[in-house]
Amino acid sequence: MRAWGPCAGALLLAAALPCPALGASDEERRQICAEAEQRYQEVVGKPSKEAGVAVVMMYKYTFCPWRLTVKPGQAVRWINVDKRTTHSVWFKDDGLPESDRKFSGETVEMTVDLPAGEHAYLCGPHWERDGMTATLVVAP
Ligand SMILES: [Cu+2]
Repeated sequence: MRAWGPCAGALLLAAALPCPALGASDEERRQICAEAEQRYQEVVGKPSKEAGVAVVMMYKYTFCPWRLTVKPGQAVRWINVDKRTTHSVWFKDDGLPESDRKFSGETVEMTVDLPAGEHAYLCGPHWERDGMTATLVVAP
């Protein structure tokens, strides 16, 4: 049963433990992401849709949106809208280096140079214990 790993117990008990196998439900993520958008507007002064670039907010151990589809060569901006927590962007499975850990209001800019398909990525400090992961879909 070892292959189940440390999350198996939490899964059986349906306990709300921080665990990447569980993560937040889509409904919880939607609430967190609605708050993230409010925080974004406090920090930046306008809606994220008006950034002129695809924006992913990092807030409460969640990437918002947690699934984003982009075209090859498209620019993406990740921004930390938490108040006190640092976050990073790390396409670990693609062998890319982790970004710097960003403080509140700081950004990671990336021009997508990944093959078409789904690319899981994560936040260096928070993926293991808090399930802070997301997916970037590259679609020509
Ligand atoms: Cu994080």
